[in-house]
Amino acid sequence: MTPAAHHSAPHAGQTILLTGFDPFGGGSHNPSWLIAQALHGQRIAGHQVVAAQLPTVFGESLQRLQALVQAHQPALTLCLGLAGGRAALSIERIGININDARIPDNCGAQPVDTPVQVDGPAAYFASLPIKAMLNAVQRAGVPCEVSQTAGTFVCNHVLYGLMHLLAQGVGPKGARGGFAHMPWLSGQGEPHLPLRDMVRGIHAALWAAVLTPQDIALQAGATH
Ligand code: PCA
Repeated sequence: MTPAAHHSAPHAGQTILLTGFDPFGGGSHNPSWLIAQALHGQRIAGHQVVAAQLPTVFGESLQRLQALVQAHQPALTLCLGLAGGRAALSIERIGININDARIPDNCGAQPVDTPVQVDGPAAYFASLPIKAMLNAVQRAGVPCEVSQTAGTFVCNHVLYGLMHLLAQGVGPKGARGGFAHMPWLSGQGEPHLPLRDMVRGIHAALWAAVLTPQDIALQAGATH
């Protein structure tokens, strides 16, 4: 077997995979996908951003994500989603092993209390440096917070599934992953943020993620 058989991607370990979702729940746009598209092709500390869209569908979203991780061998994967009602970019700390959908996904599925991964651990922490990313986004002048829950819909499903893939060794050695939720765009509801601010914030977050191998200590907890 040639070494190339192990790493089919031309730039293994030098890619940042940045995903966004299609619109869901009756929305016409999903800012997460607009942000990912805006950053496609950017070079960040020797890495190249590859943007890809995931369907807001249980199961299929993770099959697509697995194919992307296998094809691109990203050093770092950041998945983005929309969380209407939140006022700031929120960097997720944890994905939990549960699907509990309040609304149907884009294929009409509405699982209640099923595991993302049968026999998987209860939860995974994101392995990106969430505090360094928080700090970088705030310094770029964009509202940002650490979130202690990604919910129980497709975004949590994807965060948990991503961390499970990485734990199974899909992707290059040392690959890190995480998730961030975005507020509405203007016109979608309140509170909202302009698209350019969200793009600037995620750009800053990616720089911090690449340049910070060990997360910094910074208070960003929640009392409730
Ligand atoms: N937000 C949903 C799924 C897709 C998206 O952008 C969520 O927060 O689960």
